[in-house]
Amino acid sequence: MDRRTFVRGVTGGLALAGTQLLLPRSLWAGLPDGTIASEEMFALPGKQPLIKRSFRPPNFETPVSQFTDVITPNDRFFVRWHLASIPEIDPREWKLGIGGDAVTAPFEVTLEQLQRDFEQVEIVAVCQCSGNRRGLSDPHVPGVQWGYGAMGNARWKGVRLKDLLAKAGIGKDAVELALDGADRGALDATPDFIKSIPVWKAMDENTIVAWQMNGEPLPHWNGAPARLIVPGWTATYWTKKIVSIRAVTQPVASFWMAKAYRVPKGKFPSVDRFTSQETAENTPITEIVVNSLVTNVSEGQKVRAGAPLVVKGMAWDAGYGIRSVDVSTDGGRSWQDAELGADLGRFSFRPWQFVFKPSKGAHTISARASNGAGQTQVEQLIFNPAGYNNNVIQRIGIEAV
Ligand SMILES: Nc1nc2c(c(=O)[nH]1)N[C@H]1C(S)=C(S)[C@@H](COP(=O)(O)O)O[C@H]1N2
Ligand SMILES: [Mo]
Repeated sequence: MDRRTFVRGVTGGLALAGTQLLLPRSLWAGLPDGTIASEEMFALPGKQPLIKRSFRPPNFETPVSQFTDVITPNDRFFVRWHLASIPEIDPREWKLGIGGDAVTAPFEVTLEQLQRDFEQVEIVAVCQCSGNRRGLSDPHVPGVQWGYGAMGNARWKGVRLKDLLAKAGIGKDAVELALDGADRGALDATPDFIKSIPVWKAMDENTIVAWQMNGEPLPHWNGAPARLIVPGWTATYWTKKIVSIRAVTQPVASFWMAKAYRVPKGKFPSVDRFTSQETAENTPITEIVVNSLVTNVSEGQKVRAGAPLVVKGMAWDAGYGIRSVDVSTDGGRSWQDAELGADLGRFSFRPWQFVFKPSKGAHTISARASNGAGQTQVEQLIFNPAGYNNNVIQRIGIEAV
């Protein structure tokens, strides 16, 4: 478990040490809303135990130690919902509406028609929450206090969105695609989760309406019967239980577009822009930043001095392709190339490993991924008020004995 690393990061701004986790819960009472006091494991129906961040709406992350395979199994895949009312949809009843004021021939499609009447395509792609690692932000920022596991990598199968839009007769005046799922706010006044993507991203051949995940129907928690897959972009656009896609001639002004999921302009090295939603100050988050995770070594771990230690992990980015992963065992003074593993496509996790023989004593392990766009992970957090795009190089202290 990476609990100690995580807690250290989370509480950095509060000057608490990891061991104080064991203090009674009441001592945490004064912490800001959403700050985690523990890492409770809980198994949702159909899922393995995951780290619980909240119940209602359900927010659960995958423990780092479980990213052993390049594909994240469905029952270990993280779960993130904004709204508390999440209907179980009978796949025979489900319909997806394709419409909006920028199409000439709106239509509805059933699951059977989606599977039968359109070309089926597959893509391996990382689904990562914009706020993955938010809990490590120092200073603290509000929101779900994710550690490292608000992400997963799966093989998605479905239909290209552009094929659906072609059938609906999308016009030249379309600016965005408005996306809506079947979930709703319950008693609270949380606005409906309406998102949008620019037309050019919707027409990208990699953007699909997926009805299969790793060879199986999507789990309820991950969006059954179908969800949008927007490879390279953070998961906020990957609408689950999708029921409506509308090509519109005006930018979508929903709460979740206008107020949330925005980053200050110019702070992150994104190439993809979402110009119809930009303001003078900020822009919607778009691409996943280049990143890596050490999956088999955790803070405070004791290893055998002089014996080969295989450090393993994953690297990923927005689809430019992982070019290299460098590993340091001396706190970032020197770096060496890790060996890259199987390539399942440019939107997938790329496994890597690095073998070294630790001498007796303390070592600090770091990994640093670089991609085909010349981007690399950062040493210092690029602070932003919502805690997005955290790709700070990890520092994991181990001891060889
Ligand atoms: N309908 C619907 N789709 C949604 C969301 C949501 O709240 N409702 N959350 C989005 C966000 S912010 C994330 S991170 C991903 C999480 O996908 P997962 O639960 O399959 O891991 O779903 C996205 N799609
Ligand atoms: Mo998210």
